[in-house]
Amino acid sequence: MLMSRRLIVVAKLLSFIAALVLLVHMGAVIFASRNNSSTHGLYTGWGNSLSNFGKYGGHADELGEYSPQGTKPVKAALVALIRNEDLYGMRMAVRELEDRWNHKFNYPYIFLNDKPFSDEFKQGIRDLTKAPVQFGVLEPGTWGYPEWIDKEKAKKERETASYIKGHSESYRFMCRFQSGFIHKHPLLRDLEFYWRIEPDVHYYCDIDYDPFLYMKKNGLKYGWNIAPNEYEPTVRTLWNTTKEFIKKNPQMIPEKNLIDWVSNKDGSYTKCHFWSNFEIVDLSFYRSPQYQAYFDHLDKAGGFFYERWGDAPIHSLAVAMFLKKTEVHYFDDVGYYHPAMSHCPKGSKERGKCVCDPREGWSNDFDCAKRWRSIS
Ligand SMILES: Nc1nc2c(ncn2[C@@H]2O[C@H](COP(=O)(O)OP(=O)(O)O)[C@@H](O)[C@H]2O)c(=O)[nH]1
Ligand SMILES: [Mg+2]
Repeated sequence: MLMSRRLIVVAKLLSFIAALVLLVHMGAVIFASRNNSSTHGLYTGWGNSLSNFGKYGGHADELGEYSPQGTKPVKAALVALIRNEDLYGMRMAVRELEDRWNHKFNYPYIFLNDKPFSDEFKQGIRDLTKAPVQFGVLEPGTWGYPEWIDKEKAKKERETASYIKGHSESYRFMCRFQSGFIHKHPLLRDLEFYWRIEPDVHYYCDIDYDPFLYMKKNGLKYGWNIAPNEYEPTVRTLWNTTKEFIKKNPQMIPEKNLIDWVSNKDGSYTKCHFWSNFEIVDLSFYRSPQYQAYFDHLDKAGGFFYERWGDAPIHSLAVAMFLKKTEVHYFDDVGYYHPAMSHCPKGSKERGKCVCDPREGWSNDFDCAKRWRSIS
């Protein structure tokens, strides 16, 4: 009887010790696994596996020239003229550009404004990218009226204009700046290429290559994406003023040019233009003596203010006069939307890189895009 009691006590003691050992062991396992997760846990592992996968960009340090501070193969930047109050439209565009393209390439951004940028604007952009970002104010004399403009005549046009943005004075300053001065801004002085960006646009598709490098390697000077017809009341005398320029400066127009794109057979204006809210440009083109001469000729004529000449038709007429087709590139693989028009590349759904509806790729069928494809 005494013996069996002792046995029971010993058995109880042993099971208590066994339970204790089991508890300590489990605690150690839990502690070890928790400790482990702080360095190599599920989320870190996921992060690593994504960043090791080229498509997602990899570690910036491993990318060399495309790291945020790397010396890029092309001196280029994404450039926008923008107001403080358009921060959120711009954030949307930058976020999409980063996601679709620039997180892999880290090209710098340059933002220009006719007024100083607010701290909120600067921070609101810097929060979105690891690429360098610069902010600049426009140089005196590049925003506003040149001295020869008759301001009363300009006012009359604004008051009577019935076309879109016809009443706006600042819109005209903007068009003149983008036509004649943006490429001369000190922050752009060292750039070979720029990619113009705007608020409220969408980039629908992944872009897996460096368009700047593509253009540089292929001797391309101007890249575009959407080409509509300009609205006649805004450019009433632009074509005649351009023809005057050609007549005065025939030596500036090379034999191989693209004038057939902007001129109908009967010599009238097709009004075809590249929509400049997206454009990638070799800035030596805008800095060339012939481009400068053309801008000066137009500026003297005053159509920025007496009508509402846009920078898009002006850039496009310059392309048509001074470049060959082999120097101009249609970025039809870039899915893009700017309020009112969109381009969704054909076959984009199948390629799995775009989020747009291919049936929305209508700008590819614009008359001016067709005309572009038909000329040599
Ligand atoms: N700083 C500044 N930027 C402007 C002004 N007006 C237009 N912009 C910018 O110039 C570009 C073209 O203007 P936007 O209003 O988009 O013209 P739209 O694309 O022709 O409708 C955009 O990047 C605008 O943010 C202005 O008065 N000041
Ligand atoms: Mg716009």
